[in-house]
Amino acid sequence: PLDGGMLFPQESSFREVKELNGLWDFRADGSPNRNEGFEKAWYKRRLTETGPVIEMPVPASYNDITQDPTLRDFIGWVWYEREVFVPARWISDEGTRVVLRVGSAHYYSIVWVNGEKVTEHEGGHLPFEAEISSLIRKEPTKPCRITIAVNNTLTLETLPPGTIQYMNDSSRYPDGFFVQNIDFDFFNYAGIHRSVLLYTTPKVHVDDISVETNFMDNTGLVRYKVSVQGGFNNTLNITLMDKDGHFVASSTGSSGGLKVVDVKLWWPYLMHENPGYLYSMKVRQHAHRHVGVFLQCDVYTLPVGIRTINVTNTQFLINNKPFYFHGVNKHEDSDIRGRGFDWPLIVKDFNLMKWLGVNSFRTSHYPYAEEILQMCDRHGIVVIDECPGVGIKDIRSFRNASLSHHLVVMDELVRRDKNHPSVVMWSVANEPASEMPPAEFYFKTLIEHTKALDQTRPVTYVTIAAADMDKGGPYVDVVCANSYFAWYFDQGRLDIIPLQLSTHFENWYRKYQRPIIQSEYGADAVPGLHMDPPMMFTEEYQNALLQSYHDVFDQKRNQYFVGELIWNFADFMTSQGIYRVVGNKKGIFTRQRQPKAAAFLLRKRYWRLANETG
Ligand code: BDP
Repeated sequence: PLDGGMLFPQESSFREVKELNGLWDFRADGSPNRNEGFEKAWYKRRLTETGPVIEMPVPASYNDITQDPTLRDFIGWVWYEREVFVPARWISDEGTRVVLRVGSAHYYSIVWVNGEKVTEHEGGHLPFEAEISSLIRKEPTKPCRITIAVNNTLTLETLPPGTIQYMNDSSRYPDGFFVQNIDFDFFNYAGIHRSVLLYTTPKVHVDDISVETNFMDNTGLVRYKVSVQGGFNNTLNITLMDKDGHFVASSTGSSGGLKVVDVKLWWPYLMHENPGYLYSMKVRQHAHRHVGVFLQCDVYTLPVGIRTINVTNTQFLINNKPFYFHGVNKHEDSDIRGRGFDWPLIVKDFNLMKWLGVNSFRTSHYPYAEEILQMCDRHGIVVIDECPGVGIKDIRSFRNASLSHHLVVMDELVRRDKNHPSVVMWSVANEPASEMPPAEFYFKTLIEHTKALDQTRPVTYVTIAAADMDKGGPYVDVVCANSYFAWYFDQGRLDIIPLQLSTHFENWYRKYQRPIIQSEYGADAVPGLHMDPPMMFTEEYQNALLQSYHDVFDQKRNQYFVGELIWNFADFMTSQGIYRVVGNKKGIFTRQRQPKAAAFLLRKRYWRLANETG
């Protein structure tokens, strides 16, 4: 089990947040063994004293920021540094706890404050933090120097996995020449991808909160658990308020239930006239020195959506009503910033999704920023929350060491996202080599582990295998099947889609009697390329392929078929190769978020589906 909670940093009367976003000093360690930074202990002094630096924005991937191809394709350690003034009152008040938090950095990170190591973390896409209170109190008048070294090297034991291959043929490659091999289809963007923050809590503080919700007739139930760290003798008061701030229910103690009369349920977008309804649960803790003598207070307010998820043999139920996913797969990807967090992009994407009539998306192929999930909670956009288990194709990445890390990543993911009403299912992987014999044990273990962490949500992984080949099939609650008929196979032959797709679905359903989601399908289209009759890579072909898939979906919709997620919402960057013309072009929007013809086709369909299924 993990040490402590990972509540999203929040301001309250007892908590402060200071963002450290902006320009940091930066250097990539290009030394032959990529290790000079450690040998010369760059963290001990200012980065400017150990060599040249450039300015690097945080948050952002560093790859596309400069004109230097070596930095774009760099593999190894890069170093970020910044000095920050910590408010004097944070330092003088011994009752204040100061925490340094990184929203995400890809892939392996080590963090120092004033030359002292405070934490390290493996894995991108998930937050990590360290308490630095005592450290900053050592030199209270000096600015505090934060150094973060980040390494994007992937191995068979990282998630996603990758390998480094040295080219030893000296007649063709210079000394030390290597390439990174990956089995996933997106650029391995790296750097500090989400906000770096300093935040405070009282020493005795609310460390974690978990809620589970249910309802019966008109009465909702919120069961909660709160853990407090840093002291004992505390009183916990829990108050639930409705959207307008009116009192709904209250309780005391570290666990319990709140009854909600005339409950307003959390509903998906387009399924209800008031989607995304959120209560707020205010957790207030008072620590006492002894009875009646007040010592410290903390307040944390958690948005709570009351809803249930259930899966039958043929249906996916939200609040006991059949839910049909009409949505997209996304990436955190855009020009210049790569995978860096960017509010204008996020809000634009939500506006485009609403315009399209999207009610759901999958966080392909890694956990997205928490701010995105919070928006999903508020707007009623349903999320399949996927971990970075993508590209598990090599039989060696099914070994125990890889599995152990995968389990920890699920611990971190569930810990971070467990309270979001928008998250309705966990996906533990995308398109693994699930036909290989070790896949059975691997996915059985991984799925059972995830179910033990969270008993309220179904668990799946996304498969490209056929039903009779897939070893993990017996363990998933919902079959999430990808297919690329008339694209990677039978190229240009749109006429085979009806037969092949129905056979594929029938085989899955016959074997497992589980609801099925088409978790990916699509075709590349270079915007502006036209051809009629349609040919591959034109906007017409993308449209025709989608249309043929839709015809089959409509036949299966009233049986066991519960959703369709297009690949992909927008074009995105990949590594270079003959299959990719400056990235993957299966977007229905360009990378700049302008519509291709398919966006209009899908928009018509999704709004129709919303009326028929909502
Ligand atoms: C699937 C992958 C996805 C790819 C897509 C494609 O899950 O990441 O981008 O195919 O090839 O295999 O476009």
